[in-house]
Amino acid sequence: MVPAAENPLDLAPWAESPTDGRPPGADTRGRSAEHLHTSPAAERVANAARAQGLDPAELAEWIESLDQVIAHYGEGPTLKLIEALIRRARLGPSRMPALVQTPYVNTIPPALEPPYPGDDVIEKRIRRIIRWNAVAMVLRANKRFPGIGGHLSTYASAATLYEVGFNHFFRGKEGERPADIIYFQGHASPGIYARAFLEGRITTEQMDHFRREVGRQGLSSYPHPWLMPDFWEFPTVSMGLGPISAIYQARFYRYLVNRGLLPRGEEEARVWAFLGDGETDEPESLGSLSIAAREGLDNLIFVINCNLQRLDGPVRGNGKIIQELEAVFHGAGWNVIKVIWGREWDQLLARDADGLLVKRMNEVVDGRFQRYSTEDGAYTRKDFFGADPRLLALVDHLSDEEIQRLRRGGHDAHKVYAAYQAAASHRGSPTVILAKTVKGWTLGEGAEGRNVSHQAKKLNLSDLRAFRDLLELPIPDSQLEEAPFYMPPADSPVVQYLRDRRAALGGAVPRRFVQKRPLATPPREFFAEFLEGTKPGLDASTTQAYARILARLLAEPEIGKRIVPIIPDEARTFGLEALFRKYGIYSAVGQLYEPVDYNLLISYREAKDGQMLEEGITEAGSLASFTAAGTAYATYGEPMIPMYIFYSMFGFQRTGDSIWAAGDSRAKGFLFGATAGRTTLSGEGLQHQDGHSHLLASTVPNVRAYDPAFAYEVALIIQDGLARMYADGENVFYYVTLQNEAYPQPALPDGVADQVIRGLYRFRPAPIAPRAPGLSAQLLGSGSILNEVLRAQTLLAERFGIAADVWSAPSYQLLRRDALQAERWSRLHPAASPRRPYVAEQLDGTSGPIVAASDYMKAVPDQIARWVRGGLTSLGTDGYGRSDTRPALRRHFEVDAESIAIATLSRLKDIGVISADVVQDAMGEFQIDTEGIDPVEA
Ligand SMILES: Cc1ncc(C[n+]2csc(CCOP(=O)(O)OP(=O)(O)O)c2C)c(N)n1
Ligand SMILES: [Mg+2]
Repeated sequence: MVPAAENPLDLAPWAESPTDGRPPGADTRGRSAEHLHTSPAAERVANAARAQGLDPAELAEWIESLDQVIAHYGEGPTLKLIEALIRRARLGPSRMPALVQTPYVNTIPPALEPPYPGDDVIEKRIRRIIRWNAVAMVLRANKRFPGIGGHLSTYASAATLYEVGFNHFFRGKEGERPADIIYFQGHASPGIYARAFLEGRITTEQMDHFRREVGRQGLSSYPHPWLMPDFWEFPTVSMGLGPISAIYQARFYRYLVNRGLLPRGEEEARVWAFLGDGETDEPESLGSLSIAAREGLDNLIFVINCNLQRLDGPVRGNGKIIQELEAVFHGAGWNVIKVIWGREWDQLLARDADGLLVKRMNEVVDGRFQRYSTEDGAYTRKDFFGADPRLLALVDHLSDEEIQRLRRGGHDAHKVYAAYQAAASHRGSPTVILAKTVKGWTLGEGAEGRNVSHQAKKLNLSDLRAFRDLLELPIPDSQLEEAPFYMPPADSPVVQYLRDRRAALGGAVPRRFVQKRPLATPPREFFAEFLEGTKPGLDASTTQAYARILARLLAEPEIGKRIVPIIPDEARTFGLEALFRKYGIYSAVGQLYEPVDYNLLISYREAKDGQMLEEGITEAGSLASFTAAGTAYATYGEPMIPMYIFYSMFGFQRTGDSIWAAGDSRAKGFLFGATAGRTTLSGEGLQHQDGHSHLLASTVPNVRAYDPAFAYEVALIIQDGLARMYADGENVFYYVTLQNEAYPQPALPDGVADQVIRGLYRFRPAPIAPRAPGLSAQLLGSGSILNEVLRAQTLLAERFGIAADVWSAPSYQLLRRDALQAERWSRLHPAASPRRPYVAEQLDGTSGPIVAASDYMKAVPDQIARWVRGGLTSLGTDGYGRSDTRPALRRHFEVDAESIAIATLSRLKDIGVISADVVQDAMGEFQIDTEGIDPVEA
């Protein structure tokens, strides 16, 4: 068969087989024109032909000719022929557009809809109760606590999309088959809570604490695993992150299966992503579609709720979002299923002999469709059907009320079921379902279809009464004002049905569940070679040290296979290319070519069971992989250890929101910000040289951030991280910056290993005794700037007789956290003796002023200033980066040894130990430009 029909439904209704019920696009060889006139399906095909202005008999002849060409020449040549014709049509005078859009009708024609397996009456009742309770929880919350917020309209438009999933598709974690992985649209959370309430999983008390979580029994505004770790699995409310996460999740599932870490069953976990049509404007939503198609992720289903509205107004008032998305997804190679019209339209479409109705559907823009949802039937009759007398005649038999009740497809459980069924059984590519709905459906004049719909948090009494009447719920008028929750008795058929369905589908959804599976992580001795330092005369950078540590860990029998190295096209930059050959780059299809460097030891090897995720140039995608891997311990019960290395500038800065969401997800693993340091990455200039990621990292509560100077620090941090996260189960993840400056790596000094982890230790005591009383100082440094600090120590000793101790401070962030905790405890326990911050414990007993130098902004060391006796002088790299040599940049940003020495002398002058002349002379000697521009402004 010609692969144009890769998605058999794409060609519907053109290619549908009218007699045997096979899906459209199935083998049509040998079909004659008469077939097109033998059944109701044939009649529809004929109608559809007319709708496009084609003669049905002529179309049949074309199809027959095509079949003959295939029979005669075979599929390959026929495909070429068709391609040539399309090219001719597109480049010719007609300028025909690419074939990525189909008419504005349901992709699945009624004849191909499967029978609905559910009990329509009971399911409608369930939907109604949930819809009511979802509204009630927002109304009640806002009545008692005005301004607390919440959303009525998103779920009101999406209820059927979710309920068909809950009753017939979503697989829970207690079934035999792998559980589905579901990304719920953040603003639909009231509906998801309302269902859990009906299932008996959430109490009335909790429902009444929507958005009031501080007392610990509340329900979070949106899906947040951090706040509700037994319920929500995936944070989605930062728009765009849900869809991209779902794509990489579906891929990561396959990765685990292909690597033998999850069983390869007949059935797979399906990944569902529910998103809004407005949300598709986020680049993350659509930016990674091609990877899903390329990897053939038919375990992935996007459901886009096309209510044609976003927050301020229409998504595409002057266009058609469904058509636009269809083209985008088709172009990216996805299977597209449109669910536009409810079943009430079927009859009208069947009678649309001259195709006028489809033509009208095609031409009306979304802004107008939105208007229809707020007007009465008479308006729609006049404005929509009134475009042509023949269309008016088509709805002659319908009253205005009946016209108003012509539903959109996303509100019709049967249409939605047909789409889900087709998506779940589709093979070869991911599926997107574009479901048309009305925002704030049935919520009345204040909210339904209105531009203010998204912000509506209240309904007036008459709208609420109308809503109750429509839902046919026994809530007395006298109680309406307080919008009580409605809960049928536990033994009612409604509750029974609901529970039975969930039991049949493997239990409650959503549910986050962590099975404790501590790993045997390597002890310190495992890292011995890094604790000993480099051999004399040999230099190494911390990035090189990391590459070697990673190689050692990958080879470690206990946890090696659980490590997921992630790289966005920078392996060669970081010296990790040797891993390609040894561990392979994951590819769903293996390697279909012999690589150009096949004869090298480090050749580019792709493999189905490859361990590395070489993501290409997408930090957003890499972060999505990081999060999928880092949460695998909960999602799949398989603890995986992502080790993601990237240009540090493109981490917290470029993908900060994804890292925030990873933290919310309780992801574990290591983020390595490489080529770090504003002066250490010397030649790359303003956009690459990172001097602030540690400041950004300090904003994420469960990140432990380190700026190590030496290989042994890197090793100790990784060792501790593995133990904390994977043996002890702490909910933290790591950010470690790595530099590309090579220098001799010292051995771990005795007795400081634990202090390295805490963030501060004395690395090298002063080499001399103070030449005179008071000539002492304490110098702090981290990352490669520690070497400048060490040079300053020597300068100060040799030139000025100043005894300065040098401290390595791998984590100001952790020092600050500890100090704040100590301070808080002391504040709350006034009668007890105060707790001393670790940083004070380390520095209080020392002598002389304290100066810190960093390759990051001064605000990074400033994090501890409050607890430093006598105050802290911070030197750092505030200002834009620029290209130059390291020495030039360090002088420019005033973090080189000479600048550190001057800062120390200046402090000694301030406390009267030395005179201003000494400082002035030193500046002359060190050629410091005292009148130069402040680097923050340069
Ligand atoms: C990244 C991001 N930007 C903005 C918002 C604020 N916001 C929340 S909902 C919304 C509109 C949503 O429209 P749509 O995606 O169409 O969802 P609907 O409610 O219509 O289903 C906006 C702008 C957000 N949550 N995340
Ligand atoms: Mg919308």
